[in-house]
Amino acid sequence: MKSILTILILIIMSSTINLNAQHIQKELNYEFNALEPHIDAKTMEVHYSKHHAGYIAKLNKAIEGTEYSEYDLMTLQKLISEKTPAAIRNNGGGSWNHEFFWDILTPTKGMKPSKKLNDAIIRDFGSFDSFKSEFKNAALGQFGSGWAWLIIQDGKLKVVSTPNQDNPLMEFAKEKGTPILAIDVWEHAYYLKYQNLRGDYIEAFFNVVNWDKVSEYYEKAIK
Ligand code: MN3
Repeated sequence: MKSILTILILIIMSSTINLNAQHIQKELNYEFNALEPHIDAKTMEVHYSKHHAGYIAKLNKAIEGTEYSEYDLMTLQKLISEKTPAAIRNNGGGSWNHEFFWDILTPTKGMKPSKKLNDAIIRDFGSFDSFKSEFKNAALGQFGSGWAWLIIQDGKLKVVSTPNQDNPLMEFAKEKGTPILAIDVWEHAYYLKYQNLRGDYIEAFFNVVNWDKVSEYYEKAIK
């Protein structure tokens, strides 16, 4: 009886460990071609099934047998410090950043920020247009590869950018906060369609933002 119990406990423990050790890429909520013409199908396909899938596979390999294997992706971001091995920092960031990015995009046209979010945008930026131009400047101004973000910092909205696959959740981020909107400005996110015209890609991105989702993130973050 005792040995059966021990075996049972071991099975339960090992299944928990296995569950936590491997991150799985979530399915997209839309087809690769759904964001056309703003983001083209080929870019979406390569971005999702090669780049993002690659970050997840490499992350799973990098965390195997380490203390970092016990956490979900969001928790992992907050545990990444400057001492974290580069493979975990880069692929951990890449895994979460893209999961977040897919989620704030949508083929549904005509979405707008919720009243609460819109009020906060006007409070913190003056107008939606000033927010948009600040966000665009941050995305254009990120030298080389990286991301621009709209975050909540001390209850206020702020536009920031991060290099490589870093994000504002990481311990060492210059500007820390909870992301509610992001744009990937790595060339792999736009080069096939836009080549050197990053500004055109950023402008097009605003046609496929899932404002329902962003508003939901906002309201969750300020609670
Ligand atoms: Mn990317």
